[in-house]
Amino acid sequence: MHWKGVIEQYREYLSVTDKTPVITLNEGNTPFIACKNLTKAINPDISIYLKFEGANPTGSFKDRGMTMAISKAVEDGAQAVICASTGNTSASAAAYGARAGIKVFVLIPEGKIAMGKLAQAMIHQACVIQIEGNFDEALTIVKGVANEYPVTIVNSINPYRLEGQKTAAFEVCDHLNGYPDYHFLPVGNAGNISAYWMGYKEFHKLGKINGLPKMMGFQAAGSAPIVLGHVVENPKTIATAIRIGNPASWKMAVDAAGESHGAIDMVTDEEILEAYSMLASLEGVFCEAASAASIAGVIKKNKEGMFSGGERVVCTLTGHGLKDTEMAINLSTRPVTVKADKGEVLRVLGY
Ligand code: AN7
Repeated sequence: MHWKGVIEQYREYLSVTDKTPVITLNEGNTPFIACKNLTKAINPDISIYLKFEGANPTGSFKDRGMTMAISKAVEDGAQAVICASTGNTSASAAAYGARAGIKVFVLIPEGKIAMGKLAQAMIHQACVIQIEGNFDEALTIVKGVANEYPVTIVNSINPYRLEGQKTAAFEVCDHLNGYPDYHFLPVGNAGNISAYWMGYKEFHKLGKINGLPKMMGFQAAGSAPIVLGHVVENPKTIATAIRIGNPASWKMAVDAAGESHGAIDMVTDEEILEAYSMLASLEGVFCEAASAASIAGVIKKNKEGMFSGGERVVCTLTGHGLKDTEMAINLSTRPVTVKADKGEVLRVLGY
């Protein structure tokens, strides 16, 4: 069967009708990967699975929500959409907006987004405005503009975004033929953890799964407003995707963690980078740094003794490592350069 994207696949669970023009890049149906090596390295008594959302058309989970947000905006007659972004939302909005033939305005924090994401917004010809400020300030401006002018906001405060994103939880249930014991994911603006929880609850209510996972969200330690219980004015982290000090879906994320008997916790930049490198070297999976906060979270909770054995643990990897090649290169051993000579090459190979 040809996969036609999350709206066609999950139409009955979404706010669409026959009149909704479906703007899709056939997002969703992303790899679900069992991790033998990582499990062995962390805790052989549990099972770790990855939901690799970096394999979506624009390289992040945002596409699931964006197909909904853009389709509904077009249905409602919008000529333009706007978002604030740490990079991935703008890349996705730019791509789906291009496909829909509408104008896309994006506000990004200057110098704080990965080059791949900026390249995406630019090549899709979004109008890109860099703010001399952070994501939270950009979002405040975007809300103001969308309130006063005929332009639809496609940040996750647009309810269609989370509706689309909840389809990832449906896919996890299908992959596992059930529900995981724990679901780990990074938390930035806190929309995705809220969306997954919506999705799991919906499948549970329909009797498609007979229990619910504990939702485990991880912020970067320098940008952990939910953990600290207050807004962080100057959020800091190398994981720029989750460099957010005042998450829009704060309350929903707290509810998701609370209702599911999970938690919102934090991991340091060092822990994030360690997990990022481990994934790439042990499993051949290249995600972006922010995504590795989910794995870093598993490592942290394992050290704290949270697992008793036998648990099925799913980690969402929210974005692709190719978004930020500079990060990978800076963390890796530089290639050696030799003359174009077999002997020289053999010397380096150690033969
Ligand atoms: C790779 O693009 O907020 O907690 O503006 O790009 O749902 O916000 C990105 C967020 C995790 C956090 N991982 O998800 C944006 C933006 C990656 C991300 C998150 C983001 P939410």
